Amino acid sequence: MTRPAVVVTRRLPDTVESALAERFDVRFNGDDHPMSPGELRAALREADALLCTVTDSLTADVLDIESCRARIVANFGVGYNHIDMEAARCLGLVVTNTPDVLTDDTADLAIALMLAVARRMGEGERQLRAGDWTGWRPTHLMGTRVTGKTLGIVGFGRIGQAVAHRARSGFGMSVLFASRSPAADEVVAATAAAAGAEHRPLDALLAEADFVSLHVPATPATYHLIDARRLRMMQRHAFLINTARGDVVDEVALIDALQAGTIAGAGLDVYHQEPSVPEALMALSTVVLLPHLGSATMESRTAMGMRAVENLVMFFEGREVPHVVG
Ligand code: 8YV
Repeated sequence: MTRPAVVVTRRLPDTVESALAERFDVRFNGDDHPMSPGELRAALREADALLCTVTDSLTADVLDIESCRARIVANFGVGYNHIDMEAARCLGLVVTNTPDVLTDDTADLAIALMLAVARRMGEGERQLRAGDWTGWRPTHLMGTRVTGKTLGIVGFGRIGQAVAHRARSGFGMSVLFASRSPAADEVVAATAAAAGAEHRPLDALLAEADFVSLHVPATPATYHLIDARRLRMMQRHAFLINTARGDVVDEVALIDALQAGTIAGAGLDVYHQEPSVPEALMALSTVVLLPHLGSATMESRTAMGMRAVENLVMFFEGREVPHVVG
């Protein structure tokens, strides 16, 4: 029996590549280059499935193809804003993602960014490595205390809740949250009570929080959710943490706010046009910049891959596919 043909757009942990090779006729991306629109189109025309990542922009233009052999796009990652869902639907593509398995690591990284920016870790490390550390002194690189402060969480899904738990239990923080989904109000209220978090409308949360951490998906509704007006609502001593998606923040307005000192700093893992990061952000000492590392542990990346494999296996066996989105 012929096995389904799967194009895998990027290198994956060894265990995942082996699991794929055991079950499918797989074409791997040996040199791990980001695939061009032409290569993505060819993959959709020639293979039964595409296993893709955030670096594969499956825009309406890329998905505008006459003949599509692929029937499923198994996204490696929970966010799928790089896939035009309407165009995928028109091609009859099933789209899946990999929720849950990266929640803890992404929440850990949000906390790490909060600590790093408040305690000036980036500045300290750069100074030391440059040989510019002249020795201990009481006023050296004084930062801001995290313990006991108020954290505002924007988006109270799996990752937002995991951050709330860490902030309360590990750092004694008061946790506020703003949530977009009124339909889930009762569930959110119950979860919030369990997490010891209090609901606030977004604008009120921004005015009250010492740290604001973003955990909403990138959708048309959350595009530039944090814009110049909302940045002005934040306190001068407050920090913004973004491990969600670059599109959720107006990056130009953020740079303005940081340059003007109307907020104290930012810890960023995601950007508007990855992998390009504005020079103006790089020039600021009040930001900590990471290259989209939220789920970058061997454990998460392996589990994400295995989840994508599971989605593909279930689909080709004609069983109910566990993580269909859209
Ligand atoms: C992934 C992420 O590394 O899952 C997500 O939404 O942002 C990251 O954890 C990336 O999306 C992989 O495609």
